[in-house]
Amino acid sequence: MATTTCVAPEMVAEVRAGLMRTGQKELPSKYLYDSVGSALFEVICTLPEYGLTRADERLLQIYSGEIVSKLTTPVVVAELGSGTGKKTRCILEALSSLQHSSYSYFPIEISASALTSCKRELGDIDFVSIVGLEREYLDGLLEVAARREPEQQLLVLFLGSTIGNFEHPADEKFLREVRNILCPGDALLLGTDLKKETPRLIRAYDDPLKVTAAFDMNILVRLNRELDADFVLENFEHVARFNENTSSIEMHLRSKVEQTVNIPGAELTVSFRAGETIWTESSHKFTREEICRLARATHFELLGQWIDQEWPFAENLLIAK
Ligand code: AVI
Repeated sequence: MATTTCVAPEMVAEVRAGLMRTGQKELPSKYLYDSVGSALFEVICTLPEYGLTRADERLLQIYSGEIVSKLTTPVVVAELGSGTGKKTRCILEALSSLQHSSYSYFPIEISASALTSCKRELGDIDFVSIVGLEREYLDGLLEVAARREPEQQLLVLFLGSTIGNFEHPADEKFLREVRNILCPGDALLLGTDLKKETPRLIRAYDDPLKVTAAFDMNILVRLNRELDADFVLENFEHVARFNENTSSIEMHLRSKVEQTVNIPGAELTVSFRAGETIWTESSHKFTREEICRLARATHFELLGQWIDQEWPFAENLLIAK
């Protein structure tokens, strides 16, 4: 039975706009993350071929003390997308030993269940009081800005290279919006995946176990379920390719045959040529110079950069100018 009655009008509009495009068809990557997609992403993070999450965690395990030593207490923390909480623990524990008095940590998430597991994961850390905000990133950050005390330095965490999933120039626009909510002297800890050899990147986004393929294909399962579409999964395949011009890994779903798909929930019928793709996600790979440029363009100063040698990845400490 169709379950289109409770579908957000925004989803309908975005699916229509993306699949009716005359050139490259696309679907917004945020639709990859329903409960199955989020669970598959957690598995991706553990795959030997996908070193990004382990690099991020390694850096924070080793350098959290050094990173927080560059801040000025009292510090209050906000996190854009709290994830499993494993990485955040290192930063919060380092901050607790630095300031030895109670402070707030505001995880900002659109998923209520992610906030619940974040509170469960991090609830035992000394001095931290967790205030989950079930909001979009910028709305949540505005609320944190309204609640903070003037003498506190706000540390915003944006880890895991999620910034790489924003198309350029949306990445710059987003960081500028974050900056505008902050006060001069506030800090942003930004995780960024770095450029590395193409075959290594391709393996990370097209792993032999096909977990990433399932993660990508799940977006079609979601359209079948939520918009009553009739995508036949066997007629599509996952493709990962590196776009040299944008320095991004792109995930696509390629139609194996010429076909027509009905999406009644979006009042849409879409035709595919054999070999035509739906672009589902981009993951930008940064250079160190580019991060400096990005910081400058968004009115931050790059105060420190820590790089993992095993899987080139950088934690960047940016201070609002
Ligand atoms: C969430 N984000 C940083 C991941 C990435 O690497 O761009 C999403 C992902 N897509 C496929 N694998 C991982």
